[in-house]
Amino acid sequence: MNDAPPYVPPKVWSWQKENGGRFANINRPIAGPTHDKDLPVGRHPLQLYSLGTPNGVKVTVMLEELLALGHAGAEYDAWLIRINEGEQFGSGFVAANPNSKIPALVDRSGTTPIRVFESGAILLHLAGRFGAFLPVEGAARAECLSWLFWQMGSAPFLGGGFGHFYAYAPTKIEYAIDRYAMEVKRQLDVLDRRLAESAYLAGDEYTIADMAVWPWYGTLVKGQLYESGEFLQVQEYTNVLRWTDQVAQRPAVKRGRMVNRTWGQPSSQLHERHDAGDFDTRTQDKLAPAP
Ligand SMILES: N[C@@H](CCC(=O)N[C@@H](CS)C(=O)NCC(=O)O)C(=O)O
Repeated sequence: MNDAPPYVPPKVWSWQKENGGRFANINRPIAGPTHDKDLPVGRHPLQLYSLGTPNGVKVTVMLEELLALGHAGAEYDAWLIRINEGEQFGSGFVAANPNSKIPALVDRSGTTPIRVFESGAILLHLAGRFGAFLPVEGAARAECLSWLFWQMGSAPFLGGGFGHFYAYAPTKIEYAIDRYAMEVKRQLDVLDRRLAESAYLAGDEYTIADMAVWPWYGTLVKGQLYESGEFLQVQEYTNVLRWTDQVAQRPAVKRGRMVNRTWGQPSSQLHERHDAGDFDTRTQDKLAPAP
């Protein structure tokens, strides 16, 4: 029985650090850097600063797909940004992404470095630069862009809404969990109906739309996000499951999901990627433990 009086918002909101739940140590109501720290720069044209969360995986999958197609200009260094330790608030990272969230890309292929932030913008930047995974015109292009932006607009309800209140909030609030469970099931049904019509989201071809949606909704439908598989009855979405398994078979996807990953099986974690050979030699199971 909870006898706490109902919450009445005060006239003016104030920052109560201890009320922030699981991410209280990194959440702040202000932007900008908290400390001076330059970003490292490697030898490749593309410098990625990221972590192997669904938003990070979108980009490492795209880079591995481009390399698999033979685009040597897509060689990249992937540097680890530990968001739980506040590394997204270092001055160098904030210069690359004023929004202080992974992923951030600095494209050093030309004479002046170009910063790109927001995973959808990074996918579009790379697709444009290499002329790949984005249909060039017509209905297929419109469909690809529509599903890409669908993901950018929808996933915050899945992660920041459902995931936050179902898995992370310090108290379980029925109203909030109900609201976001309903929305996430609706989103899964949207995807399921689309994937009943076509092999991939934009049509017959695998595109950046699939790369954006798969890390979030593929993980969700396999019951691997927020331990919510049974709660959401994810097995009902058979077309999403078919597509999820198909995408997971791609060698570039298998590599991309390992990059900047700091949890799970040691053999699945490649904390930093600076060379194609790193997948064979530098996963956590192969590195000697620190002395
Ligand atoms: N819309 C952004 C979302 C990026 C995002 O939310 N990144 C999270 C990790 S998945 C992050 O860096 N959080 C750190 C923080 O909020 O301080 C994108 O797609 O790039």
